[in-house]
Amino acid sequence: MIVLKRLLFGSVLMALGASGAVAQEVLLTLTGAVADGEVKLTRADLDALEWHEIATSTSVTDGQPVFRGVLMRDILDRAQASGDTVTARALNDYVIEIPMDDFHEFDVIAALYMDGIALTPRDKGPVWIVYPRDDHSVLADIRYDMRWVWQLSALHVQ
Ligand SMILES: Nc1nc2c(c(=O)[nH]1)N[C@H]1C(S)=C(S)[C@@H](COP(=O)(O)O)O[C@H]1N2
Ligand SMILES: [Mo]
Repeated sequence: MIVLKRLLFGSVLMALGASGAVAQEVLLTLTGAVADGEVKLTRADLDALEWHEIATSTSVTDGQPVFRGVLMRDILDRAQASGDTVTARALNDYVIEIPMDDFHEFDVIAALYMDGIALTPRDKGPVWIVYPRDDHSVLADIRYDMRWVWQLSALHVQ
């Protein structure tokens, strides 16, 4: 896992032309046991966190794409989340419960890029939960594959 310098990422963003409007778009809504019961995170909020990369095989792609995003535990910390379970919901209303422990045991990321290309809602974006599957043999399992929520839009903490 490579920690990217925030500065470097900022300049890449500018090169891609991410405008102020995009930066203010809400990508994730956290509810339940979070600060004030609801936290809405914009692209700018995520850009303020440390970015990470994971190169891993997946159950739905060929090869080992490189995913880039922010750690799920950093997102949860940012929202002052406390609890045992995170219920993840996607744009297509897929819902699954994920044990909070996953995010402390493993460097799971909320990915916004795959192989340097921004994920879009048409292609598993804008946010896709990605586990470091190739780094831990236990993760190559259907129980974990189910937690790779694509088109992630909301997290409910309890
Ligand atoms: N948004 C969303 N994410 C999802 C799903 C889904 O239906 N919608 N299916 C899950 C399940 S059950 C699995 S096993 C993995 C891999 O899905 P696939 O092999 O059916 O493509 O993605 C997970 N993420
Ligand atoms: Mo599945």
